[in-house]
Amino acid sequence: LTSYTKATKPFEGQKPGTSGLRKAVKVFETEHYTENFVQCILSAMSGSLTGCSLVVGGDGRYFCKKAVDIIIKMCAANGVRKLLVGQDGILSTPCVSCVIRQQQTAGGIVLTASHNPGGPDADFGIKFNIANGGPAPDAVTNKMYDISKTIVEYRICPELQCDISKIGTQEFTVDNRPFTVEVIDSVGDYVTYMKEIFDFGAIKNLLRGTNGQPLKILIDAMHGVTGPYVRRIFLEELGASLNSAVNIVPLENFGGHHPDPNLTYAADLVKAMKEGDFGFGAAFDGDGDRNMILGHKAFFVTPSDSVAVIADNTDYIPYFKKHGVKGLARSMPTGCAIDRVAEKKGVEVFEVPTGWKYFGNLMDAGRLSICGEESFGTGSNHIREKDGIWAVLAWLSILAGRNMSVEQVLLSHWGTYGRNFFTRYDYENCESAPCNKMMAALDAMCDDASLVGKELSHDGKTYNIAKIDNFAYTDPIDGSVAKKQGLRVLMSDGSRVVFRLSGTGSSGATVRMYVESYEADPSTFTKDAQDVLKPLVEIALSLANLKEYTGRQEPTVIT
Ligand code: VG1
Ligand code: CO
Repeated sequence: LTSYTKATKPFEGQKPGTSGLRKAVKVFETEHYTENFVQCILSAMSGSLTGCSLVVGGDGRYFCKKAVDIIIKMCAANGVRKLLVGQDGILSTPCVSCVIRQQQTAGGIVLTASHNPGGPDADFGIKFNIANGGPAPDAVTNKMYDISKTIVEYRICPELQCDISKIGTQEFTVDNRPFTVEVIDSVGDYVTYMKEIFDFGAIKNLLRGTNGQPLKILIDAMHGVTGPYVRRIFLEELGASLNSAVNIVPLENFGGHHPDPNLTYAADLVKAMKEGDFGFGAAFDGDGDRNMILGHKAFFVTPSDSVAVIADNTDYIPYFKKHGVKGLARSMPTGCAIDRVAEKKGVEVFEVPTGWKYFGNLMDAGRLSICGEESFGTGSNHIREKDGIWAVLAWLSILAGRNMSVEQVLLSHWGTYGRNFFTRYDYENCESAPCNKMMAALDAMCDDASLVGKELSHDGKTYNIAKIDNFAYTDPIDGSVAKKQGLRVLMSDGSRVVFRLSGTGSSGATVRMYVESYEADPSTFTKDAQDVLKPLVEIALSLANLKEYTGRQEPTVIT
């Protein structure tokens, strides 16, 4: 087979966001658009490209198979030696990370727009992960973006036909060089790894009720990529009954829903849990890196609490008994519950910008074991992505080890540490220009000394502004700096409000407002977070003039 150089022209805006390049499918279908971006990924690898191996897979959404085909043809033409491709193009994001690490490839290409809807009229995305298995850091994505602005040609081998529906190895000769595609079982390596990390026997006993009542679980894969993983792990390995898992057939359009595990978009799961038959519920997003944990009657565990609880209960997870817990971390807007666990355990805690790529260096340096984001992301240094299935197995291990319900675990946690009440308001798909103005106005407040010490009151509650800043982060390992990562209004009592613009949308602007307040008084612990935080929410909305700028009276999603 022979490869060719095709002439092309740059497209505007091929700038990877928080987690890869995300656009409407229609945009990726534009002639040369996908090819251009794939070439940018490969060209940005420069020295390590020729002769390398890469992993390719995605969440199975519409356009995944087409993208895999383009990537195979272009990798062959660009001197890649071998591709490991998930069967039918299916690999969850955490599984890609797992395979990159186990097979020691130079990286991987992940095809997903995560929790964004899928289908011909919805979204698609492409993300590059580096050799440690994690999302490419800013230095790499900036290089890709720079290349995209001047690209004039790409290389492709159009005649190469590869069937990715059957597991096995296919050999090709391209430009007189050998090129191999190995189609791999989408779940095998990952399942083996989970069995090393967790005590499956203990979880089995919990589900069976060997030491008491059987635990009935309900897992909602939301027609995303986790379906086959859920089937293999929860139904086959752990022996959960067939009615324990729903929506486990991956669909190209996720059944027409947002595959986003939160109280709004996973409403069916919440409703089923409220009926009270199940003691544990969980949902995942399209690409399997996010998770939502619910207890009996839909008792909601905030992701900020979830990661803190896991960090506090590592004794029940064999992986941590073996490797120890070196440090903890959260993204900046995430609630600070995990900081308290780190303090008690005497380990370091890091606050990084939003996006999993900022955890990788700390893990590689042996300073970080468990971390999370408020956006339903939880994970550890077992791989370099957040991992939904891992989080559920961690929770089940804790329930088994402590012989408690989800709610009891939380109450016990708050009893020890106090409760960090947390909520997030999302205003999705707003007009960009006024939102940018709002952020600029907030940014200007950073320099306004008269705001420091200012009292803000609502409904009998008063807060004092201690500091307003725009979060900047210096990576302690390589010294790289990320600026303007979100406006923080820090109150004198430790309460916080954060404003950010989303970096994962495919059009318009999404404003996120994060509100957090700490309570040590046990009589508050069982209160509704929305009630407790209401005054601070109102103060934050008026400080930012959010309703005026966005034109929205209510958020799209409250978490
Ligand atoms: C969102 C979340 C962020 C997460 C990112 C990717 O980003 O807030 O915490 O890391 O999505 O998650 P943003 O920029 O829209 O706030 V996923 O599941 O899309 O890989
Ligand atoms: Co995701």
